[in-house]
Amino acid sequence: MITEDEVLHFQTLGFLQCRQLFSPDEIQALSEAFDAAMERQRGGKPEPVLNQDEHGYSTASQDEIPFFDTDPDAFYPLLDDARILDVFEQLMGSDYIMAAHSAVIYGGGTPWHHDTVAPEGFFSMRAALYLDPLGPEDGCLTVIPGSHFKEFRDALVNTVGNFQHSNQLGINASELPGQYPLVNQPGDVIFMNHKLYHASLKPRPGRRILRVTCVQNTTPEKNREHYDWLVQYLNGITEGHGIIYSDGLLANGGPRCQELMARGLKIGFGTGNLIPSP
Ligand SMILES: O=C(O)CCC(=O)C(=O)O
Repeated sequence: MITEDEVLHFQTLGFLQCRQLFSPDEIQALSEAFDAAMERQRGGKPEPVLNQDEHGYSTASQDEIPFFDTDPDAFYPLLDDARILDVFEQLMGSDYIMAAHSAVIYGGGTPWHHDTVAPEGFFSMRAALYLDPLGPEDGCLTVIPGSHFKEFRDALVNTVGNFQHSNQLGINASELPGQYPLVNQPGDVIFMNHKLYHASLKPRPGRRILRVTCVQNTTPEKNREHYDWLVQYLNGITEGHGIIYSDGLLANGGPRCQELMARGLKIGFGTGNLIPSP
């Protein structure tokens, strides 16, 4: 559980870093399982192909969505873990949907961008466990607090750009004022609204992240605009990544995960089919 102050922190700034939610032993087990599963996904090749462009940004990383089915014993418990789900519930309200579980080994940094932008009054978000100690010099996740608010984010998109290396502010994008580096110790969990502007500003290859992605739920009766966006968002995940609720997860996911999947299944998401329009 987080405090009311922490909820306000997330609502105001667009992110919340919860320090040391997982113990060193838990992180070591996750880290070993992560490396082994990534290697299996690479067909036994010991190293991923880590490419960077001339700015040090990843052009190819090992990006696995869905990922947690690669080692259910190690990763499924994260999808039922109160340390993560209680926070989602406090931030999104009790009616939300499991949308994805993923992992990445980054080939370098990541330019300024935001992720999915839901309509006003609605949002999706993720919990991220970076498995390595990361400071600004290692390309820790760096955010522009408050940029989940539309007017600010739109101004940044216009001047700094989205996935752009150049900008119109007359400064190097890596020196963007207002940036806030989230120095990470393994065991921290970073909760972030997808609308927030974020980047990783140093080209350190090999940063490892585990992510759980959720989205608020609604119905056409409650809010047609939000529902239409939700369907489009979930259909986009299906088109990009196929089945998110595998047979293994549907059979073995814990009780809270089952509830979150049941809501997705009810509107037609999770099993690889596109959600029909109502
Ligand atoms: O750590 C990074 O390089 C950026 C992560 C990111 O863009 C994301 O998780 O949405």
